[in-house]
Amino acid sequence: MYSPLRKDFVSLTLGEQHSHSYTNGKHRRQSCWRRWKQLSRLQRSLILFLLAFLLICGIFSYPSLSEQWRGVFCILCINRPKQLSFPVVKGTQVCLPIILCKTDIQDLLDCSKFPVYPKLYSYPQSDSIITPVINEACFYSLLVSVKPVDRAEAVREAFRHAWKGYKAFAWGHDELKPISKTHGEWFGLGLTLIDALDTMWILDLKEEFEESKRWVEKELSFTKNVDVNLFESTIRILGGLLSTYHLTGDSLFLDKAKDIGSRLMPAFNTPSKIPFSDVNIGKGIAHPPRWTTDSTVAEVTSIQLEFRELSRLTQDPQYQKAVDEVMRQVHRLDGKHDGLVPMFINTNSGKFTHRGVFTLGARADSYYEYLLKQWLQGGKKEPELLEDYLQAVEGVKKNLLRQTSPSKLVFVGELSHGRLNPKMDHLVCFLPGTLALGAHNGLPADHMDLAMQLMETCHQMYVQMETGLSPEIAHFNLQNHNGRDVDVKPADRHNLLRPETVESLFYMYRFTQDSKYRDWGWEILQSFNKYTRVPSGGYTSIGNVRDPVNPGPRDKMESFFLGETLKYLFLLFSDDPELISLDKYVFNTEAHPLPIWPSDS
Ligand code: DMJ
Repeated sequence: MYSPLRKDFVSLTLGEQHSHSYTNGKHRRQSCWRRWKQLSRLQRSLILFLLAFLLICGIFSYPSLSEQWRGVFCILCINRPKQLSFPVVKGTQVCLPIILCKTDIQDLLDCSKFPVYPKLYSYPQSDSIITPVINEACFYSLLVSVKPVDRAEAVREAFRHAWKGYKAFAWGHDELKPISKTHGEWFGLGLTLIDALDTMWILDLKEEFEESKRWVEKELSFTKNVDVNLFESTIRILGGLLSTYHLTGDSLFLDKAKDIGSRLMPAFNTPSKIPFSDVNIGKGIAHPPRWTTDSTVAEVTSIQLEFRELSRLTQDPQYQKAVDEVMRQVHRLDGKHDGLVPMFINTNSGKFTHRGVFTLGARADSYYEYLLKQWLQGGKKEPELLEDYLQAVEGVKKNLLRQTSPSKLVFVGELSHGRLNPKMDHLVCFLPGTLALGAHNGLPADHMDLAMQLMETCHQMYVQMETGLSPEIAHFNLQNHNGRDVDVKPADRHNLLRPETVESLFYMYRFTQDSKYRDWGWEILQSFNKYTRVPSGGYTSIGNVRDPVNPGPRDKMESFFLGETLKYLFLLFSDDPELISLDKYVFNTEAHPLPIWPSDS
């Protein structure tokens, strides 16, 4: 019935056929044709409409087909024969109406006029022409046209644009400030470049990767009198170097990983063996922040994947010993609530402090993520990790889950001394992905149900905002007082280009193959392009996701935008399920894939 999928322009005609269709079985066809001619115009119209409708349903029930063709076809229903064509200019959106009424071509471009499927989809990659072919018997044409959008390619383009800014204004520095066209420094270690190495490799950006590799080889030095945060430098630098080593097999990256790993070790020289937050990597001296001897629970329990892998690769057990000791202590500590942990731990006593507040957001988030992922990394052989993870998920279900009004979105609130605060950090949106990963690895199926519900909520945190981008923190309505599920406080309206939602979308798509997750990710990428892309190169965090006219660029591109956000988007859209297989790799909390250990190691 229709031409091959890959054609740029395909026309499918469900109308009257002429002599060219008479070949074999001529007589049978002739009698069919006679019967067809005996039908009234209304009967013929109804039959043809029904057939077209069934065809559409068929196409949409095949995710791979509908994904290829999405946003690019229309059923036309008009009363008179007509030849029509209109251009679709690059950058405009094409609507996907199923038009059930007499219409004018103008309406095709105004999706708001269509009650049936008033949804905008996708940008054409290039200028195109849509030409509905209307045959004599009127209205019976289904038209398919325009190249399918290559979403993965759009992510590569976004990366190149971000890299253009970083190269021009921040090369070798920690972060790009794209508006002022300069750079920001945190540790002075080329953070964005190192965080982005494995992304370039995965996106097959060879030139960019080779140039960056040369910088690592020639310029990157850890012999620097500089204080670094143990957690941030572990997940971004150590994690980034280790994963790049695994992907490329180039020992340069392992040597650098050993160098930074050993320089971070003084952090563990504390009375309790719970590490300090900061280390001077040049002097080999570690210390807590000036105002406290506490460390953050998520920070001390989310460095394990990296140090354990460093021990395995170097055959030097000191790294693994240090981080396993932290987990051993946290496993036994008092002060948990149904498996949920407080946010702070003291480096002298080794005990939790500021007890009674429980969140899956900032300061606790990746504790839960790393329980599951360490268990997976080690080949499911460490039962305490699984035990703590399962208990924590039950703790979340029992204490933190609520539903919004009016839409009954399920969210994870925060418990503060027995009271539930209905707020959720965007950071919590890592959880659907982690729950799905657990369910994929044999953990209870209801983890997947919860993952799906939370994924919907994280999606709503984007779509309910005027820019289509999530705020840093959402407040949820439990009672229906203004008809909205999500409220945002003025101080929480910013968006830092964070990855957690697209990270979870990637897991959800890999495990369910449900194309809606790809569509949600695609909408997010388009919003990033619309509101955070800086013309001269780079993307910027913004101050107000509720103001599409002035989103308030903040002049900073975080390294995780390249390390995580664009990597997860690319993997979400990639059709190769073996590209970083989730049965072979486990992603650290900065999206750096590390291998799942073979059973004999
Ligand atoms: C990243 O550095 C990591 O994902 C971390 O676990 C949380 N914060 C940022 C991204 O939002």
